[in-house]
Amino acid sequence: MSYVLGLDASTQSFSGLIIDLEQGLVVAEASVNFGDDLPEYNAPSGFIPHGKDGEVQADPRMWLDALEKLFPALGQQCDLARVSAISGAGQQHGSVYLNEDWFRVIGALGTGRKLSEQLSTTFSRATSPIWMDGSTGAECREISTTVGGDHIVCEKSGSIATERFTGPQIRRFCKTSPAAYASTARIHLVSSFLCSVLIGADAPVDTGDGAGMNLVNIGTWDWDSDLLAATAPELRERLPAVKEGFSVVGKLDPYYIRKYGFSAEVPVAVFSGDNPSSLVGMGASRPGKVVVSLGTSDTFFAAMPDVVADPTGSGHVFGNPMGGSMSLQCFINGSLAREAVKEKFNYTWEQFSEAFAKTPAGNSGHLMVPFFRPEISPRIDLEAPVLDGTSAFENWQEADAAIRACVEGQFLNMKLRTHWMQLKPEVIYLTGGASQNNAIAQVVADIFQARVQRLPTSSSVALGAALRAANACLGADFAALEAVFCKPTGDKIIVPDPTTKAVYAEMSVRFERALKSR
Ligand code: XUL
Repeated sequence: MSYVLGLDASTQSFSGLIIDLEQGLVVAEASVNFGDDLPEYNAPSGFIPHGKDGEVQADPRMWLDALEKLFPALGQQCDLARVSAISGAGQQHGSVYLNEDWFRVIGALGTGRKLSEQLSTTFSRATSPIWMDGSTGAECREISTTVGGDHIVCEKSGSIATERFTGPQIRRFCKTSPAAYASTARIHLVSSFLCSVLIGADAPVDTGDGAGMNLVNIGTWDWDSDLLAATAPELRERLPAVKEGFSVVGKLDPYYIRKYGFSAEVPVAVFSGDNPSSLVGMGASRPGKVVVSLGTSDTFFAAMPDVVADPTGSGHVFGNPMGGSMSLQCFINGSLAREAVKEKFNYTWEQFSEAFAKTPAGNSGHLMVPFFRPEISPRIDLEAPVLDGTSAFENWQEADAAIRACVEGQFLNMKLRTHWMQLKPEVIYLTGGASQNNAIAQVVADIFQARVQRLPTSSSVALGAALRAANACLGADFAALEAVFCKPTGDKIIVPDPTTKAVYAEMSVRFERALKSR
């Protein structure tokens, strides 16, 4: 019984990883891709395409169906009866709206029908806004004005009122669909919704994911009455409790025991957001390490000894699941931007990587502001990248240069936007799908002039969930867990080339100029 399961409900897929505590090994790893494996939801990238007015939403039943495909896939690789603790994490900020029926149905799951069918009557809103949603500009301004200005919202919640955050999303729902808001009895984050579904009871949110709502006070780590009042009427009673990231919140529901062969009485630790969970999975939950995660969103984050706020308002402070806080900067133009350039030239990922060997650092002066959709770091409403270079490059006729320019632009921008954290990393811990790509890792090392290290797994979100579960539910020593599971592999260390320092310093200046010209 020494297996621990960590789950990761991210934007484009639902993944799981099982570790064996005695052997110090990952014994199973599986992933269900929403676009490929659940095409009936018509969400090729995990959300409903072509939302209007900046809306980006997903059907929460898709996450449930993915969970039910994930367990058998994991069960093919190891005996699920040996799992003795579970936790998970979800894409941050997304919210699920449930009616009064929720409380009854969640406590009475039967194995006759799948989860998405049993819960179908419990949604007071059919679709969930997710973190890519930028439709709430007006609501952010209203909340800010009511509370007394951006600086007060930031001081209280760790972020200024932010479009994708749950509070502004709730306000918009309440304004546009007042009857549906009135019939909403519970609002969950993606993480707390899925945790509830696993324990068969209404679960709390943790301080890591909870801080991404503009509703939790980062001084008290509980709901802030001013923020609640500025957001929507009678909101407190619609929200679950807030708990620290190392809390045990229930036991696995008998549904999973009967249907998938888990054992009885398996404890479940509170779920967190994907980035806070990744902080843990990278062995970076104590101050001193900087993590860059390359996923649908690219993120840059670190555990913080002191809480420093971002003066430009686009950075965030969240709870650190292991205690204290973390800072985070999120870039919406992450893997979807890299994919867009790759698709433009019909390249394979192999050709994409080869493009870096064919072009020099600095790209012979070709520069791209690689925003294919409005960016949040910095906030700018571009719908297409800005290109600066030869006319062939500017007309998208130079495939290899365009690929390097996209990636260089992403990390020049990342370095510029994260100065506020006052961190000068000597080592960057790289994770997420694209992190195993050596060409991309070299660009990160050169632009930050820092060593880049990677773990054997790129699934640091699920690993972080498993480590939290082992610590919270089984009392496993956290430092010992980190020493075994968060050890960077030697062959995955990338060293910066010092000759590129001046090249990128000059390019940063040009990047800011190109950005300001818009
Ligand atoms: C963080 C953010 C994204 C999501 C999806 O603030 O919005 O990183 O967590 O990964």
